[in-house]
Amino acid sequence: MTTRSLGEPVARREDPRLLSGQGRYVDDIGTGALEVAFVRSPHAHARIVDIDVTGALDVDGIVAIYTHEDLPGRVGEPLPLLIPHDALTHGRTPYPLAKDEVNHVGEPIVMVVATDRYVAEDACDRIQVEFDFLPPVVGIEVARDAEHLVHDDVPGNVAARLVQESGDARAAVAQAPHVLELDLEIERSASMPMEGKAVFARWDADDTSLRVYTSTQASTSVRAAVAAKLELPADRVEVVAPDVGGGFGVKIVHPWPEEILVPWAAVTLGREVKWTEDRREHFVSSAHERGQLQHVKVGFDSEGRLHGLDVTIWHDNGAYTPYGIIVPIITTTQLLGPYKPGAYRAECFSLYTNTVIVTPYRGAGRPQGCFAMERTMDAIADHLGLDRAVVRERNFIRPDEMPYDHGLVFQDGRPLIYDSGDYPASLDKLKKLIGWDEFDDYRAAARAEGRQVGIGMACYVEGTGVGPYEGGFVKVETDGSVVVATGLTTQGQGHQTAFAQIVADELGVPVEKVTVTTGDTRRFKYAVGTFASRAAVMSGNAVALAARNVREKALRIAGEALEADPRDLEIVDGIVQVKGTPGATVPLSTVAVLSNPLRYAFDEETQRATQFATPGDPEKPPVAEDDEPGLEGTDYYSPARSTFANGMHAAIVEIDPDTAEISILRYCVVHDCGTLINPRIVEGQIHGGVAQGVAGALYERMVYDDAGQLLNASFMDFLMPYATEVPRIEADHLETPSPLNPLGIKGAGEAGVIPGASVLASAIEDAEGFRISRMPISPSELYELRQRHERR
Ligand code: MCN
Repeated sequence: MTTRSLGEPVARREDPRLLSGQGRYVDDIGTGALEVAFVRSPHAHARIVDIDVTGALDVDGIVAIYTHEDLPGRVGEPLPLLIPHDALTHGRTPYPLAKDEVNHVGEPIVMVVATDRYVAEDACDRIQVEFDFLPPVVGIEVARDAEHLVHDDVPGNVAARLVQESGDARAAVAQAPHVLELDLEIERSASMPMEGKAVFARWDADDTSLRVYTSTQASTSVRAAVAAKLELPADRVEVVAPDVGGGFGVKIVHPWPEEILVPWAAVTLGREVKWTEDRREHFVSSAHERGQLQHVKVGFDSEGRLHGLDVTIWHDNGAYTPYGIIVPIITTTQLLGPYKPGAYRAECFSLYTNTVIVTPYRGAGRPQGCFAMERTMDAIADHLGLDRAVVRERNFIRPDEMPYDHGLVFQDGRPLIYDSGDYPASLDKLKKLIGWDEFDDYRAAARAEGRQVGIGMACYVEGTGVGPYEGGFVKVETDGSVVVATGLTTQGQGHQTAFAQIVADELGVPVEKVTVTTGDTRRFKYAVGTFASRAAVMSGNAVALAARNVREKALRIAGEALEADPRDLEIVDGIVQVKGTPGATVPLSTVAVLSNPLRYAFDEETQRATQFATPGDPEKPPVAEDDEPGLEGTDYYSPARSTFANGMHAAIVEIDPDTAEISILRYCVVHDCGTLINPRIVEGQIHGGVAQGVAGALYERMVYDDAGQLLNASFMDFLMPYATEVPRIEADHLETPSPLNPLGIKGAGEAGVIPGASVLASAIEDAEGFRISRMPISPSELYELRQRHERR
């Protein structure tokens, strides 16, 4: 038997290269290309009265300067609205270069192309833009008050009013024995990949073809957008995502203005053109997320069982809605976590503000939903004097109730139905892992030493593996190596390792024999992209199906060669053999040679053995009539609906009684993403996610002033945690395979981040004894809360 690879903690094969600085990112490509810099709006809300570029024209090295007026045809038109929705009654997308008006600081107005970035930046400084100021709308309350409007034609600044409803929640709450109301807030934050966005484009006039390298999470979508905007046949456009230094959601907004403008400039100028985002640009012109005010009204009985949940949410969607209202949709559906809410109603107002656009950031609306639900669970337990774990457990959907239909519509337009999970078993594991039942003793001992400690927990469910499809290509080469391609992109998730494991098992070859390519439209044209923790489910199953086809074909051809029934054959370590008769064998490399009428082999012996005809019958054609040549195959996987992974986190914190400094003593995770392809990768994903969850709880936030200036647009002021701030993470798994896909996989990529703010709020609340309703929280804010609480 070939050693099974699926489920093994195979070391990530991409790491030695990436960790030793051998990665090849967009900025490493196209040295010597013309470079782009943008004049971006310094104001949050203004009309553009005049743009005077004359001062920049005589800067040495300037090649071209473009404003909106210079962009022809579709290039200058507003960017597409990617995910329309009936509730999005007032969707607005930006122009690639602002036309007439700017709606946030950082919005691109002028594009300068020069011999290098320094020259381009110097020229930007000489361009004069005259503005007529408009009142900025900054912050959810200001937008909600609607004294001023972001877009003149959008009443109340309401881009969308979304209602999700199952049963009569208002009546259920009104009739419940107990009712609580909570006002909650999660502040804005953003993903900060190590590599910002970057685009490099090369136009080949002879071949009339365009190649675009971009740091993206969706190369096929960029290809479609570039082809459409530049009015080129898609076949003339290739898009390659080389190594991508992190994405976390921000690189899925396809296309970003720069992804259209840079290729267009390359075609127009007939030169190689490149743009690499700098960190400040990333802060002020990429995308943010989180940012919600929530009002929860919950009705429950004396046992803590939910009767009804009625939630109102005000969501800050920034200045435009290129991504529709996907974040509010996810919040309002996945807020429910592992619980049965009784009746449920969520109403969300997605509000325009004069700030950077809001699009999914790892977790994508779920951290906010989890915050609303988990704060509610703690409040109920507190109100009834019950154990917080007990209240959660009583409201869980039971394993025998799966599949569980919430009676709501999920983000893909299909019913919200959970496929699998054993929440009570997960909770049990978590309680044991952290020592939940023994914590009171620990607290008492700590208190005796003058230490203030608290414990908290939070549970979540994560819709993963969203459709519509993903594909895989698998080929056995004549040297016995296996190449795999899938169209989705990789930003650090370890796909090259995980997909190799899947294919190795399906084909019966050692995992080292398999290499995987992602995100290159030259290798695989049809794909959706890497987001919503979908790659493992979608491409994982697609490459498995493609490999199964190849295996079947290999056994058929080998059956001919060995004069055996394919059903009696197996593949072990890359050798096809008759089960139980190890003497009769043919290597897969030879099968690959046999599969091609033009039989070229790497070694002479194989060449001699295979060049004339099938060994069994010299008269037989080398390829069966209904077979295509080559030991290769492509297949697609399209799910019936999404899989729902789940997890539970618990943390113990210690808080300084004098300074309110918060230390995380323990952080435990129990996670269920179905069949584990690679536990080491999944744990890495959980660690990265927890780091971002802790960041969102204690450190990271976007601080705007009333004028719409981002006050902390640098790593001096935006507190990204170092390894020193991220606790040691103790993780355990539960594997309840999804019945929805052949491999039983559910996604894992966002898991770690979702409950971060909730679990730490729960633990801090437990330590302090007063309610925590707003995250993130700094020591000084906690200190102030303490003072206020003591004064009461
Ligand atoms: N995996 C596994 N077994 C499972 C499920 C997943 O071994 N049952 C592995 C997969 O093979 C893959 C990794 O875990 O190598 C994540 O898989 P999946 O959950 O399918 O998530 P995606 O690959 O679709 O990645 C997207 C997800 C999202 S939405 C964000 S945001 C995010 C994240 O992944 N951005 C990341 N993780 C990131 N990790 C890095 N390093 N950089 C980012 O930008």
